[in-house]
Amino acid sequence: MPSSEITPRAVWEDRRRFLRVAAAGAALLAARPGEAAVARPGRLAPIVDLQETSHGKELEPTDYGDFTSYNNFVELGVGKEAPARNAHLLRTRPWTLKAEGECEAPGAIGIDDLLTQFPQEERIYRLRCVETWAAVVPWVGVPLNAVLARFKPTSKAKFVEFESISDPDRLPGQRRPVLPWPYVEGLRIDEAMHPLALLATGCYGEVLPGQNGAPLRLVVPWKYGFKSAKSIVRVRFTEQMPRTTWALMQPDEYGFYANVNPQVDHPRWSQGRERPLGAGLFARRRPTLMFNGYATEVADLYRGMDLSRHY
Ligand SMILES: Nc1nc2c(c(=O)[nH]1)N[C@H]1C(S)=C(S)[C@@H](COP(=O)(O)O)O[C@H]1N2
Ligand SMILES: [Mo]
Repeated sequence: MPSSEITPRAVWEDRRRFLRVAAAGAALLAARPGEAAVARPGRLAPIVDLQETSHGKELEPTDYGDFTSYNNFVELGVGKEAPARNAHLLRTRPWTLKAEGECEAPGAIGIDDLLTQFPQEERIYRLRCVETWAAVVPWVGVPLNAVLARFKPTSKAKFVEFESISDPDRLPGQRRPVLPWPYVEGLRIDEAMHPLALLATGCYGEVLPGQNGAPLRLVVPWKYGFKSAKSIVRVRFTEQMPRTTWALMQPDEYGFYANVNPQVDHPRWSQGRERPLGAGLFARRRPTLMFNGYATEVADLYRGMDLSRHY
């Protein structure tokens, strides 16, 4: 069959999308309602019935191969290549998200119930790592605020803690005290309720690869990557600021807020520039944007705060 007959018209009409598809070397799939706008890599299960949104449509997504082969997920091993190599060890079913602490409706929800109860959306967001590499990712996920609201946080819930998987029998990184396990991250409740915060269930129109935090991870696009806890099993509403993994390990290097901020350097390097993931180690760096480019949306959350002190 000639490709002109099997290729949907929209592909030919949208040159930019066509180029993106061609560049990715992926199957020529165009977005129809209920499908991803970005070509699926065809590696993992597709997410059907997802709601396309216009969020981040102007951004050029990072190559899927780069995003899934250069990771930080210490439970799956130390080093950027280890997580992809060990991802098969991560069991994503059965999977339950538990909620506890300062909330009226604590409990648990199975991943498949969560996926049917909350519509999944596609939103293209930037991801900026504290090590200064940056990616643009077509995430699929559910708004974090909708999921948290289900557990009815009380007025005492000033913070939310996110706990990642504990499975030392299977996960090589958890057999050694590289970090104090489990991995814990946290947000102030108003940050967690911000409409940009996403509980990601997939990327590039397919379920999340293990190395990127399957089956459920946080995405907080205005903060450094370490705030986006992977493979989350528990949320806990607290009155006190959570003691988060990296802030415990190296308090002078990693703060609780971890907002992307070109003016506040990491003690060992500048945060003023970033390297696009996949562009090569010697590629020209580009300026880092305040709040990773989301200042218009989130700056109000920090009004009156000294961001060099609350880093
Ligand atoms: N559970 C857990 N979550 C984690 C990490 C980790 O080691 N364990 N690494 C963090 C860091 S430092 C970064 S930069 C991002 C990387 O996400 P990515 O591999 O999908 O790009 O995941 C974050 N979430
Ligand atoms: Mo990171």
